[in-house]
Amino acid sequence: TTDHRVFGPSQTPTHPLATAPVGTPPFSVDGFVREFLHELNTNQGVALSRSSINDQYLALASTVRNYLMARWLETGGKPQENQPKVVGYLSAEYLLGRQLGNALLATDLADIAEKGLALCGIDLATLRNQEVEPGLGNGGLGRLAACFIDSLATMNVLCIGYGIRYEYGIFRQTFVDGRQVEQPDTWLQLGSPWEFPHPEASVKVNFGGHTETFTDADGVEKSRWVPGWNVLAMPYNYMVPGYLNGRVNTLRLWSAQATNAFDLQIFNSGDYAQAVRAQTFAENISKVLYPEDSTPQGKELRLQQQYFFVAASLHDFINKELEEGFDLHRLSERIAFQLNDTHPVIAVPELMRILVDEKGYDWDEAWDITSRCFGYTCHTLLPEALEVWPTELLGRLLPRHLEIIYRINEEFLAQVRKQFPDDELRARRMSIIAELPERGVRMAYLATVAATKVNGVAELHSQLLRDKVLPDFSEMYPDKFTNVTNGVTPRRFVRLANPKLSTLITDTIGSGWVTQLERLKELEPYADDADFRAAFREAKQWNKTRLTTLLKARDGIELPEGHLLDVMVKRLHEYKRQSLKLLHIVSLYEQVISGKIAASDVTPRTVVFGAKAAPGYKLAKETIHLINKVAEKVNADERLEGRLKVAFPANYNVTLAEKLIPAADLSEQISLAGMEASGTGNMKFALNGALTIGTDDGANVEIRKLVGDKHFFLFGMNEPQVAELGAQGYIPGDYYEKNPNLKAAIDLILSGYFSPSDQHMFDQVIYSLLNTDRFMALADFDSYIAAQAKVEQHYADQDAWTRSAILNVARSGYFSSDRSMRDYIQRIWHTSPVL
Ligand code: B1N
Repeated sequence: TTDHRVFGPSQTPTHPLATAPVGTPPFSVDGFVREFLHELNTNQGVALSRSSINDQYLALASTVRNYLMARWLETGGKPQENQPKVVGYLSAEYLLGRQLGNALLATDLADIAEKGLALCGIDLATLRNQEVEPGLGNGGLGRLAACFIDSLATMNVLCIGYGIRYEYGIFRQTFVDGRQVEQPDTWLQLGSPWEFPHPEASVKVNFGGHTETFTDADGVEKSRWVPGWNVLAMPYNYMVPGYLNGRVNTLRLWSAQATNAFDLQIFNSGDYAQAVRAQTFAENISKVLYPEDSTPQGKELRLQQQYFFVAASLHDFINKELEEGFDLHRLSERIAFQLNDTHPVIAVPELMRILVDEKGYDWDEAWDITSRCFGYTCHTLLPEALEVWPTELLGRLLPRHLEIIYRINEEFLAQVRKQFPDDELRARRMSIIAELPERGVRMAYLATVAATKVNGVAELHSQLLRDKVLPDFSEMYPDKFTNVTNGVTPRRFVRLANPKLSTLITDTIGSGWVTQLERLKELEPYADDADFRAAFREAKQWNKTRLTTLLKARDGIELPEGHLLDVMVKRLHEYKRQSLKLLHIVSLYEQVISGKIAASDVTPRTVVFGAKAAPGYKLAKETIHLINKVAEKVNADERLEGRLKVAFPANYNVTLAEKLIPAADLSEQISLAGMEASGTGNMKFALNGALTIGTDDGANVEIRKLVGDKHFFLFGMNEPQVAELGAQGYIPGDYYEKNPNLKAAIDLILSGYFSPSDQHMFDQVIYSLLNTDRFMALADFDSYIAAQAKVEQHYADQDAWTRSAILNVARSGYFSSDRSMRDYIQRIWHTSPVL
């Protein structure tokens, strides 16, 4: 492979077109049709009359791409000495969602495309539905990365998103007899029109082997890495278009390939089959996304994935993006690497290795550079989610990096001892190396030591991060810690997902809100305007109808009309407490069938769940099974007179979220206080006019503060109360004994009512609640039910409810990811937009 940074023709071009700026197709229906047919004929190699929907979709994607190309080529052009810093966003996940709609929006081509395609006898909506979303992430963390790169492009900030091009993204969830069954996500199967592979720009990534000491020319003893094997990292570039500003940034995802050298040795040994297996071995690295959210498994392949993309990305930036001969002492003037959780933290010793071993810098010089280049974002507080790599594994896979980590730790602990003399316990607590249960590298500590700034993702989370997870570090480096509250992109999650509401907003306050979301404030007075409320309700109704049509076709689910639509969509996890929502449903149901309340007293309500469980997370999978079994019974029981329904469409993903969230009336954000770092679904719901029922957790706290107590249904213990109950000794059985409705609901499940074939089917789910209930669902049950009663009261007054919904929209502009990016830019990256 070639490794020169200047590409281009070998001789000076003489044709005038060769040096002219790249053109953009004409912005007209005619121009569009011409370009579309050209793509269909020359790229797909078919005539319109014989083209499949997939052909048409692929041709349309290439057509839209062509409108973005000129500006993309410009952005990716020669690096400039005085250009602002680039953001190098390092993330193992990007949960992008479908690309076509966003590209049409960014280029303002939606109307032209619709008209042009109609003239070709093609329906644009059909082609949009042909796209399989790139699901290269698990949940909030991956979606956040996607929102951030959208915002940076829209704000004209240079950014390269670096990550992994998983061949299989997050699994496709199906239900068989109500149980989750995972299917591979074959998102590349029908073609991948949004990516540009560059095999010639592949980068070699080393692994394994050993280190050896040697004496350099100056007689200094040094260590160097003698790797054992390597793979090639092949870059695939994706466009990241800004909204109507012509800016197109790059997302660069790496795919693993076997290196020639690697197989050649084995081929020469005559073992052809082994050589082909070696290729598979190498390609395994980018084969599949690990489907754990919040609880990463310490698997060797996962560490390989992490180093793989980080090494390729650092190499790419230093050797391809910077001009030749750039003085790396000034590296932090040109790049701010952001570590999206601990997954890319191996970048810290990797940069040290490059500077010390490859560039020959001395240690202090290298550390001075490295410690200016990284920011670290923590996304969790769950102890089991903090990555600790066993030194045995890390040393086997990356022996030189382990040495470097030891040295970083040594120097760091010397500093700790200097700053806090005679406090050996503190030094041990703060060590980057954990000794128990086995020797391991605490990646969050390594990141904290190396980063210029460490941030949590919501105010409460950042405070708990400082006070509970990293108290010693925040004492030592008080200025390092900061908060940046998460945000979501209004382009995808309002403008695209909610066209009717968007039109209403634009008709009322103009279109500026799409990039200045705080302007939604201007809607506040309209909450008191009956005509506006009617129009707002009409948009909500349109979204409900759209959802009804979709769920019927997609899942065979019938949504009743006129119900309060109560939605809980997020990964299935005990801390998020889907079981609490379920107990609410079962309790309502039990009260009706036992005659404690009349069906006619139940507020007509449909509860929609969407949730994937990590395939190895037994309890989560059983909870899914239980929800489906309860749904079956409840939906079929005529005693409810159709006033309570439960819908659980399989395979919740970004595409479904875009239809589900705009239709919701009520947003369920019911995690145990102190457990949900931020949540971002909560923001999407509020921005689309759903009211939240939620705990004092994550960004709920900030949503409530902004929209106001009267327009938010708060319940449950707050974080200090949770801590106190925990310290006191929490006994879930007490709550079961004390609350007859709760007891009756639990007993109904235990009786086998929902599992006639096996009375004990759900014992594990229930016994874990009764015996441990790590996330205190039973303790918050009472308060949750009381809050739901308030929801029903409020909903009974449609005018009051709509008023609250409008105020939720008007007061949630803060939760734009544009604002999050502004915070990172000003307080962490210190970069600025390009003109
Ligand atoms: O990150 C989101 C937050 O809004 C959520 O509250 C938080 O739960 C989520 C290991 C994670 N934290 N940790 C992960 C994902 C994958 C993995 O392998 C951990 N995801 C979150 C955005 O800040």
